[in-house]
Amino acid sequence: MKEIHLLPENLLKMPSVGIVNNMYATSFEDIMQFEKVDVNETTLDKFCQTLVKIRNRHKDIVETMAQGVLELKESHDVDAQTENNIQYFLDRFLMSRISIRMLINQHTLLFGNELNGHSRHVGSIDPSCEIISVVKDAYEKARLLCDQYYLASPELIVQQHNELERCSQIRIVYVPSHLFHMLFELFKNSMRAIMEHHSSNAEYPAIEVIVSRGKEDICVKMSDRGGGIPRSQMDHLFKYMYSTAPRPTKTDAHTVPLAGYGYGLPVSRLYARYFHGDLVLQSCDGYGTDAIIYLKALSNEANELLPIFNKTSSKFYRTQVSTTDWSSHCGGGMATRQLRMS
Ligand code: W6P
Repeated sequence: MKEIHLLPENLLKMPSVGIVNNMYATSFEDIMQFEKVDVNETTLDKFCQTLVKIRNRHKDIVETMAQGVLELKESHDVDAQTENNIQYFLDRFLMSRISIRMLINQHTLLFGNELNGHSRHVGSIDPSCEIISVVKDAYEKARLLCDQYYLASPELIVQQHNELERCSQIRIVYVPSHLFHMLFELFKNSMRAIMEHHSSNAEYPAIEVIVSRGKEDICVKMSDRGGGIPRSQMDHLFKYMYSTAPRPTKTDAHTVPLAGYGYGLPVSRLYARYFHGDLVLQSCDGYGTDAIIYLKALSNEANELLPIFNKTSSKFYRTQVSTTDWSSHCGGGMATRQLRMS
């Protein structure tokens, strides 16, 4: 909430941002009621119920915040400085949300009435998460949407390479729902690119996924031949402000299943980074795109990564973005050096 108040003034004034801020205030009050109560079965029960209430209250807050950003864009000119601040804020805001929801889920699953005794899961954590299963699951779900929209879909080829224990399944301590979220997002992007790029010949090259395990990293590489992305566009894919089109509303969400880049990719990257992994894209324009999800192979290296509010973060909002100290001359004259074939 302190950080919300450092947002550019214009954005703070947007109605949706006000709603978000009020929800946080309400939830903070809800939780503070438990600061000084006796810990007994009744209060623990109430605490669980409060957590569930808070989780529901904040269910659509990403859309509300995105709406706030759209409201700003429609009413003001957004300069590079403001855009940079909003990018920084949303990364931290959404990462904080991922972690709070993880805690709420763990608490309600472990101490609430949602207990599932015979599963190996610890709350939402699977201590022996089979990556290939999640890959196949995410593929099938994305494929349903793709079939619905394009009446066809590319095949999947999955392989794995376990460098340390040849032949054995690659398993990891992880939150399967997080992995699913990332893979589902990547599959949707790849499928759309493939379907659009090969629309005329009705032959669709398969998506290839390789899961590898080394000493330090587990990598999931997804390769599509969907025509690629120009290098100049790559950075934009992770920008919140770049998804210019208004998000589909709930009612028409199912009619545009593979619709444009919303917050899908940046949020997926946050999920990867949350446990000290990463998500990167590499593309060959005209050919196809590789997306790699990096995960820590060792769970002791995969503690959660959290934004903290301190002098550094508040300073960020105040300091100007540095104007570039590199030149690129396009005109004639002595300073012009170009690669030219004549
Ligand atoms: C594309 C664009 C993209 C974004 C993310 C993941 C895969 C792909 N493929 O053509």
